[in-house]
Amino acid sequence: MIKTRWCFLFAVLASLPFMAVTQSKKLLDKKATVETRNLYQHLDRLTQKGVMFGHQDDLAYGVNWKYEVGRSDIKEVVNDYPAVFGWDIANLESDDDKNIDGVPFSKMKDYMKWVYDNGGINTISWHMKNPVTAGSAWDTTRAVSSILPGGAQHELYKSWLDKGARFLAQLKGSNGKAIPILFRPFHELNGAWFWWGGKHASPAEFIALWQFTIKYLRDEKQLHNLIYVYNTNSFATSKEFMEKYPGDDYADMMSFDSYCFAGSDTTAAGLKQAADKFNKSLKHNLGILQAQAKLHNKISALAETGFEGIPYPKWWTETLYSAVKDYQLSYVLVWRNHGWQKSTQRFHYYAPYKGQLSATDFKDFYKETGTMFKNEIAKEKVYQQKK
Ligand code: BMA
Repeated sequence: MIKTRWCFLFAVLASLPFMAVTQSKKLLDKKATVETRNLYQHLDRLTQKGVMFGHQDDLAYGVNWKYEVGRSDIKEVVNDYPAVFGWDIANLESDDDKNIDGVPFSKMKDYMKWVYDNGGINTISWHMKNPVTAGSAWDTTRAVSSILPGGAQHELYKSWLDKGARFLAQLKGSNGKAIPILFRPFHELNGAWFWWGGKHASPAEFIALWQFTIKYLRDEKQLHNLIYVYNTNSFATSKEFMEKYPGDDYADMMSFDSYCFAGSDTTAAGLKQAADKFNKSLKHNLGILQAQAKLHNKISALAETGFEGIPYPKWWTETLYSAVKDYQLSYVLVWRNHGWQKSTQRFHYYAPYKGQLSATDFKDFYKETGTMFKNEIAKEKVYQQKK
């Protein structure tokens, strides 16, 4: 007995120098392309340097403009682009040539190519339609069990994945290589608003769907340019965050989305109060995310955030940066700059544009040593082997 214990201790001590090697993060796709593997290693390393800034649809449109080559609301504020560019492929499943927000898929492909060619990083989400009703992602008619193998809509679901896979396979850089993508399907999975979310699927059903989807894209469709991102909305406990975690072999990154909302008091003091409340809840969630990411040896991210219309002028430094700076986050991405939204009768944007109320503070956020934008990331050559 004693002898076995000594042997065990010896084995542990002897393996210590190699721990760092065994701890290095491995993608779930063993056939991932070289560029995808390189990106993953760089993402891991760069969390030591700071957090990358991301923006949804950044190159496609902004407040009061659309489809102007080279234009970006972020660029007009800080003379640099985001490091991470978010895109959504909803509507591919219905053979539309434009996505859910009117972005033509042909343009989206060009933007993603530009991002890759210029050393930035692309991430994709998919507000997939409800496969049972063909209604929107927000149609919560129960659907998950019927798209699993053996379910009535399984073949239809596969045909939708085929369409997504065709698009993903077409993403190539000027060097002819597949563009690595941070792929974030079935996002905000604990929220009640999407057909795959909350109580609309049991944990077992959700996990079965997630695992099937990855195996289908990786093994059937032979896509090897995807880094899979697990994503919840904000949550109360680590139990809630992990309730539908599909397992370490089915996720490369862990993340959540969390938005700041104004209360009924929209005076300066009321907005500050809302921002402070958000800052506190963000820190609480980031603490849990970091602990779980560490435990499971994954990279973490704040995959969506923002304060619609950014009415609090110091939101970037006092609210967002003061929360994220103490965590090892890969990136934070703010949602799209739609501009005036008829359906809600509000301005719908999450990044500043030139002259916007929070633009000055955003410049300070940009200057923080712990934030990274495209110019800095391009120098890191994230698709090449790390030295
Ligand atoms: C939501 C809003 C919608 C949009 C959807 C998908 O948060 O921005 O206007 O259609 O995301 O991008």
